[in-house]
Amino acid sequence: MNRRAIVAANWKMNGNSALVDTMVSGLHNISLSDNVDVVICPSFVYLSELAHKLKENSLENTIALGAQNVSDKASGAFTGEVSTDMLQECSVKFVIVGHSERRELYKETSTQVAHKVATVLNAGLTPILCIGESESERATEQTEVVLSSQLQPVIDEIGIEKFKDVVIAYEPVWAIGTGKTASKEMAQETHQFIRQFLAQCDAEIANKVPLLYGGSVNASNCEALFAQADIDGGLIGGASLKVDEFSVICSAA
Ligand code: G2H
Repeated sequence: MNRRAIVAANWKMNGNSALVDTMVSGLHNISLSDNVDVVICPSFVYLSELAHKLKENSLENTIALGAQNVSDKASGAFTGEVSTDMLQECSVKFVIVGHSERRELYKETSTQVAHKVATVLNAGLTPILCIGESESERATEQTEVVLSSQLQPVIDEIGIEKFKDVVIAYEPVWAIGTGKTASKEMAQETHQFIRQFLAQCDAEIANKVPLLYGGSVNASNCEALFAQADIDGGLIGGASLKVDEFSVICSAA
């Protein structure tokens, strides 16, 4: 099965206008395989600026824009929230949903995450649905139970057919920003579990869903991870803030 590969940069609450400039000029001559999509997800504040600079440098068809979060409401009195309409006005195509930092620090539940996935899809955008287990859950062999409990509410909310338009990022929480990466074997085994879990509902759809690995991906480990049968790219945090390293990761996909 030839799935498209995706490398998505998650800047988290990092970066500024200078990084927008550095990234756009640094990625100007990036060499990418034909089947690779590159996505950059800066803070909301820099979306318009990045969209403008990508266009100015004729990169708007090479690099897509993503957001790190979205509201599941359309509009109204929701101070501090951002809607899918607003993201579309900024040329956003992808939205990260349910990142472990949102689940842990802002108490987003899997039910809320499922509503957000539905909202993003209804707007014609592509959700990057993040799932992953904590260190203690891995240690107590709860990984598959946890991943199932994060996926099932989304399947219940949108139905398996709509997963053809969903990207899943598996990010073991213990590997996020810690420098500890899952071994390529462990990552592959877990990605295979995720695909098999979806295949219980629909094997054809399961085969089409891009599964990204996230958690301390860097220029040294990306090639081995991306070579795994069920790993279709990565969601990159810290290493996506360094243009040279991010270029290497994009070229490895
Ligand atoms: C995991 C990842 C990006 P990092 O959160 O989503 O961050 O690569 O810094 O571990």
